[in-house]
Amino acid sequence: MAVENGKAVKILPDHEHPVSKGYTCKKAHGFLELQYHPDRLLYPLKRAGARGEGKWDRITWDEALTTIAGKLNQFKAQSGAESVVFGHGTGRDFHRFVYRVANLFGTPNVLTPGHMCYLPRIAISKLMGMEISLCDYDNKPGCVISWGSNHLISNPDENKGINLAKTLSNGAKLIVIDPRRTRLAEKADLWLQLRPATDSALALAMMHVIVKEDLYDHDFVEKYTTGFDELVERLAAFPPEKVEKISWVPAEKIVAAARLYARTKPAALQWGVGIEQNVNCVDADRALIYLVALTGNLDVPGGNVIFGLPPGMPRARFSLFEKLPPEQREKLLGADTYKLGATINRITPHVVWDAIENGDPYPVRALVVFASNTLTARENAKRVYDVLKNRLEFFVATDVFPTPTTELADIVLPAATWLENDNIADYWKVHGYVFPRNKAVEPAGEAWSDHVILNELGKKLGFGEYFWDSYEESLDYILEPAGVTWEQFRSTPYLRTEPRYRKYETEGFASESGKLDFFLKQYEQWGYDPLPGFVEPPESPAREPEFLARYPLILITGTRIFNFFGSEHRQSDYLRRTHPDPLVEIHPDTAAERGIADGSWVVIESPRGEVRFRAKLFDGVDRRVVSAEFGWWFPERDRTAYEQLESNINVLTMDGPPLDPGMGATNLKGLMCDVRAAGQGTPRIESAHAPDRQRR
Ligand SMILES: Nc1nc2c(c(=O)[nH]1)N[C@H]1C(S)=C(S)[C@@H](COP(=O)(O)OP(=O)(O)OC[C@H]3O[C@@H](n4cnc5c(=O)[nH]c(N)nc54)[C@H](O)[C@@H]3O)O[C@H]1N2
Ligand SMILES: Nc1nc2c(c(=O)[nH]1)N[C@H]1C(S)=C(S)[C@@H](COP(=O)(O)OP(=O)(O)OC[C@H]3O[C@@H](n4cnc5c(=O)[nH]c(N)nc54)[C@H](O)[C@@H]3O)O[C@H]1N2
Ligand SMILES: [Mo]
Repeated sequence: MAVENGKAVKILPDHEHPVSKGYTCKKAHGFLELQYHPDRLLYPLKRAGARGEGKWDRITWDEALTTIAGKLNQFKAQSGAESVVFGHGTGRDFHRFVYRVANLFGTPNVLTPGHMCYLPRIAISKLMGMEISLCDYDNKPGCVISWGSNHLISNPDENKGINLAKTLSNGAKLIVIDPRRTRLAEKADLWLQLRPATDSALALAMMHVIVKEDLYDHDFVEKYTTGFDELVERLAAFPPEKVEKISWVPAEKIVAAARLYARTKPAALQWGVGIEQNVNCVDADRALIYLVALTGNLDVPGGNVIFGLPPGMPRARFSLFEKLPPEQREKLLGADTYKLGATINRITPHVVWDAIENGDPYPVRALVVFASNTLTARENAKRVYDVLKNRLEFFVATDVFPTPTTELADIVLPAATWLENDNIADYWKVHGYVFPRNKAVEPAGEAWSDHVILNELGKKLGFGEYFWDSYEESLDYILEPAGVTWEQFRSTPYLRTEPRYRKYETEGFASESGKLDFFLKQYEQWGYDPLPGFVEPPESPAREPEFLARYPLILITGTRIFNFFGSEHRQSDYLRRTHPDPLVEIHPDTAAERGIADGSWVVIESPRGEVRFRAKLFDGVDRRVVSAEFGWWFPERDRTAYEQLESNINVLTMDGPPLDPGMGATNLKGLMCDVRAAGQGTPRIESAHAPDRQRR
C-alpha cells in the first residue's frame, strides 16, 4: 500500500505473500475509488420518516449505541435474548466479535450465508471427525478436479486462483465439472458439463467406476475407514449409464474422469459453492470427501490436506461459546429440523423470517447485521423485503455504503474499510496462516471498524469485563498463545502452523469409531440418509408438464463476476465501465426461439417473480440452462429499496423448504424459470418504474 500525506494512493502487490503470491485482483485496483467515494456512510444515522422513506437524522455514536443497547436489553427482558438475532455476510475478519457479543448477550441466533456457503463442508467434515481438507497446491498435484468452483475468477477462502494457475502451468491434468464453459473449462483435459444440482449423483457414479475397476486405495480403506460395504452397495445404484440420464454427462466421460483422477497421484479436488447451493448440498460434499479418501488423496502432500488451525487463540475460545447457557443453545432457530447446521450453530434464513412473521416457535423482534446486504444477497428477496420493511420491530445495519438493506434500517452505523484498521488477517481460515494487516489510513468521517463498534456495543450491553479499553488490545489477547504481541506481529510477514501429513496414521479421526465412516450413524439417528444419495431438486425437469410449460429452463444464479464482490463495488465507475449491467447467459438457440438479441434487455421469470437482465448469448451453457448474476442493484439511481429489486436475482430464488435436510442449504442453483424479451412486457416489479437511466 502506498500512502502519501495520509491518503492511500496505490495498492501494491506483495510478491512474498505465500497465499496471493503477488496476485492482485481487479477489485483491488478499483478499491481506492471506493475508499474515497462521496457516497460512503460517514456518520451514524437514525430513521426520521417511515421505514424505507429515505429520511435520516445524523446522531452521535453514543446516542446510536445507547439506543441499540437499550432496545436489545428491553427485548431480552420482555421476550428472551433469543428474540434478538445478530447477522453477518460473507467471511470477514471481524466475525469473532459478533459471536462474542451474541454469546454473552445470550442469543444462539446469528443469521449468515453459512447454510449454503462453505460451512456445509465444515459441518460434515467435523461430523466425520476432521477439519475441512484443502488442495495442497504447493506440493504439485498431478491432477486437479475443479468441481463447481470457478477459482480463477473467485479466488475464495484459503486458496487463490494463482496457486491453481501455477499448478496447471506445471503440467497438472485438469478435470472441470461445471454446467458452464468457464475459462478454466476451456483449459481442461476433461470438461463434464453436468445438469445443475446433480453433483452428488455424478460423484457417486465416479466412485462406482473407481470401485468396480479396482482403482481405490485398499490400504486406506481397510485400515482407516468403516462402512465400505454399505457404500459399495449404494454405489451399485449409480452406474454411469444411469447417471448419464440424471446428470446429462455421457457415461464414457464419467468413466474417463474417474480413471484420470484415480490413476494420477497425487490428485487434488477443489470445490466451490456451485455444489452447495441446492437440496443435495451435504450429500455432494460428503461424496466428494469420500472420493478424496477412496483414492488415497486425503491428507497426503499434493492431495487434499487438513492444514492446522492458525497460531493464536482458537476462535471458539475468543467467541465465548461457553457463556451461552445450555437452555439458550437449545433455542437455536431451526435446530430440530436442520440438525447438522445446529452442530455448528448455523441457521437457514427462513426460520428467522418464520419467527418474525408468525412468532413461530417464538417471536424475533430485532435484527442487528454487520456487513451484509441482506435484501440483495438472501434468497426470496420479496419476502425479505416484506419482513424487514413491515414486520420486524427493530433493525440495525452496519455498512460502508448505503444499500437497499440499510435503506430499511432503523439505525445505520458507518463502518471503516479494511484500509482503516489494524487486524489479524485470515484468522478465520484453516490454511494455517495468519497475516498482519496494518492500518494504512485514518477512517473516513466518523466511521468505526466493525471490531470497534462491537467492542463498544458489548460494553453498552453491560459486558464491560469481556471487552477492551481499545479494541487493539484484543489483538494482543488473540496472539498471546502464539507468544507475540501485536506490536511484534505487525512487522512480521506471517505466522504459520506447519502442515503435517497423514495425521490419521497416528491420531485416527475424531469420530466415534476413530475412523472415517462411509455410513454415518449420526445421520441415520437424525432420520436422514446415512449414505450419500441424490434427490431431484424441488424445481427440475422432473416436474409436472404444466409447470414445465411455464418454466422450461433451468436457472443457475450467482456465478462470480470478476469486477464485483457480492453486491459490492457497483459504485465504482472503473469497475462498472466494463460491466455496467446485470447479465444472464443464454444459449444462442434458446435466445433465437424467444426473439432475444445479444445485449438486449430480457425478463426472467420464476414462480416467485420477475427480474430484468441483459442477455449475453453464450454457447457455453446448455440450451436448457440459463445463468444469471447475483448482487445487482444500482447505487446511481435514487430509488427505494423496493425498486432496487428490479434486477435482484434473489427475487426468483427459494428460501424453501424443501432444502438440504441437514444444513438447510437453499436452492440458488438448479431452479426453473423462463426468459422473454423485455419488449414483450416489463417485469411486474416495474409498477413504480423509474426511467431507465443507464449510466454509460
Ligand atoms: N442468488 C444468489 N444469492 C447468493 C449467492 C449466489 O450465488 N446466488 N451467493 C451467496 C453467498 S455464497 C454469500 S457468501 C452471500 C453474501 O452475502 P452478504 O455478504 O450478506 O452480501 P453482500 O452483498 O456481499 O454484502 C456485503 C455488504 O458488506 C458491506 N461491507 C463491505 N466491507 C465491509 C466492512 O468492512 N464492514 C461492514 N460493516 N460492511 C462492509 C458491503 O458494502 C455490502 O453491502 O450471498 C449469497 N447470495
Ligand atoms: N470476484 C468475486 N470473487 C468472489 C465473490 C464475488 O462475488 N466476486 N464471492 C465470494 C464468495 S462469497 C464465494 S462463496 C466464492 C464462490 O466462488 P466459487 O465457489 O468459485 O463459486 P461460483 O463462481 O458461484 O460458482 C462456481 C462455478 O459453479 C458453477 N455451477 C453452477 N451451478 C452448478 C452446479 O449445480 N454444479 C456444479 N458442479 N457447478 C455449478 C458455475 O457455473 C461456476 O462456474 O467466491 C468468493 N469470491
Ligand atoms: Mo459465499
